[in-house]
Order: sequence, then C-alpha cells, then structure tokens
Amino acid sequence: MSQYTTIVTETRGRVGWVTLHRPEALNALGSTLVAELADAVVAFDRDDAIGAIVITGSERAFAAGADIKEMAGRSVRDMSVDSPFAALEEVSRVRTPLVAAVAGYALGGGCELAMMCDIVLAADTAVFGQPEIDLGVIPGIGGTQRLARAIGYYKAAEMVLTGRRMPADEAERAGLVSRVVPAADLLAEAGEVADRIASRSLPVVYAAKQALRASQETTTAEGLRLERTLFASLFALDDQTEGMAAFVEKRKPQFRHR
Ligand code: DAK
Repeated sequence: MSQYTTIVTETRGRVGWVTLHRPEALNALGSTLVAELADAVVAFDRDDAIGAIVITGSERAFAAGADIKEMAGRSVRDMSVDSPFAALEEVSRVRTPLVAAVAGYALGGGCELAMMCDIVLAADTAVFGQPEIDLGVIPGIGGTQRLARAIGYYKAAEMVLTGRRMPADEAERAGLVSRVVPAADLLAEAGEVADRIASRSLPVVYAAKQALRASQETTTAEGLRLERTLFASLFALDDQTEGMAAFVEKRKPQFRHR
C-alpha cells in the first residue's frame, strides 16, 4: 500500500512519522485507517534506515476511538474472527520504538493506541479516556490490561467503569504519559526524543525494547533471564565495541547498527 487516504507518512532522518488524518471524524479508527496505520508502521519497522517511529494525530484529537458509526452494526463474528482491529496488534508487536505524540482526545481505541507505544508525550491539551462503558461495551484492545498496569488498578477501574476522562497533567502524575509539554512544542519534542533513540545502535535499541516489553508480559524471573541473555548477546556487536571504545577515548560513538 503506498497511497494512504487516512494517514500521512513521512521520513525525517532516521525517524518514520505517521500522522492520523481523518479530521472530519476526530481521527476515529475506521477499518481503512487501522489497515493503513498498521501497514505504515510495519513498513517502517522492516526498514533498517528507520530507528524510531512517531505516531501522532491533530491538535484536536490523537484519535477519538474506534469508528462508532462503522462499528455499530457489527456482529460478534465481525468483532472477533474477522475483526479489522486485529491489524492493530501488529502495531503493538513491532521491534522499533514507538513514540506517541498526543494532543486533544485520546479516547477508547485512541487511548489504547497510545498505550501500544513505548513513550507517550502529551500536549497540555491531551485528554485520555476509556468511555466504552457509555456505548454498552468494554475496552477491547488493551484498555483494561495496559491501563491498569500503567496507572494502577484503582485509577484504571474508575476510568473503565465510569468512563471518566483524565487530563494530561493527571495522566503524567499517574504514569500514563512520560511528559506533558505545551501543545505548540509537542511535535518538536517528539521529534527530539525519536531522533535521540534513532541515533543509537538499532540492534541495541531493539534489545532494549524487547527486554522492557518483557517486564509487561512475563514474570520478573523470566524477564530477568531474558535481560541477561540479551545483555550478553550484545557483546557480539561491533556497536558494543564502538560504544565502549568511544567512552574510553572520550569521543562520540559512531554506531553502524551491527
Ligand atoms: N467514531 C465515529 N465518529 C466520531 C467518533 C468516533 N469514535 N468520535 C467523533 N466522531 C465524529 C462525530 O460523530 C462528529 O461527526 P459529525 O457528526 O460532525 O459527522 C465529528 O467526529 C466531531 O465530533 P463531535 O461533534 O462529537 O465533537 P465534540 O468536540 O462535540 O466531541 C468527543 C468530541 C471526542 C468528546 C466526542 O466526539 C465523542 O465522545 N466521541 C466518541 C468517543 C468514544 O466513545 N470513543 C470510544 C469508541 S469505542 C475491539 C476493537 C475496537 C475497540 C475495542 C475492541 N476489538 C476488535 C476487540 C475500540 C472501541 C472504541 O474505541
């Protein structure tokens, strides 16, 4: 897929940018947008010239959730076996670090998309929420699991059971976002963070993300075993030799991503 209609993609240096672009529907995650988003993120992930991916929306909305108008008439089978949202799982599985730059609404699937990312930067205008309960459903792509891990059971339970929205400053205190910045600075900050990641050795960054992800998905003992194995394996890389030599020689490392 090269011609996208609901997202805009761009490469800046070693960073892939994906901007959700359905302004008429506050970037609601319809099946076309989900397919295009997954296609773009997976394509950047497969590209060795890309070291980090930024996902962002508009000033008004990161994404206002799944497209309710499209979802309204669907059946149990549509939402399970043939779910168009299955592609979003691919986004959560990529090796490349994902930076979410969130302004405005991040509701339902929009909040869940942000939580699939590794770093969530929020504009001071950002509002997070899982309002599915108001629609007669529950979150279905991570909103009960990732949210509870991110902000703790009790805050997550209040959001999921009542649909309460959480503003950016509270989301930062709760641990859902790493940093809140003025809305006008959001994209520049996201670009800086992504550039910083992308300037590091790609295989080392992959290993760091893999180990971090294990902390959310496995036991501590299994995670520690994986971390130790990955750590030792990095001593086979030229970039480990270079990184440590550069420190000793008091110069900047020149990573070659191998
Ligand atoms: N879907 C479709 N259209 C939406 C939308 C959405 N989620 N959100 C907004 N829009 C549309 C509005 O209908 C409106 O279109 P027109 O009526 O002008 O044609 C336009 O965007 C502007 O919205 P508003 O006029 O409502 O703007 P306001 O500023 O007044 O309000 C709002 C903004 C974000 C507070 C409000 O639009 C709102 O409450 N939106 C719905 C938010 C929401 O409930 N999101 C959760 C959706 S449920 C799964 C798959 C998916 C999911 C789960 C499981 N599996 C396969 C397991 C995900 C579920 C969800 O995300």
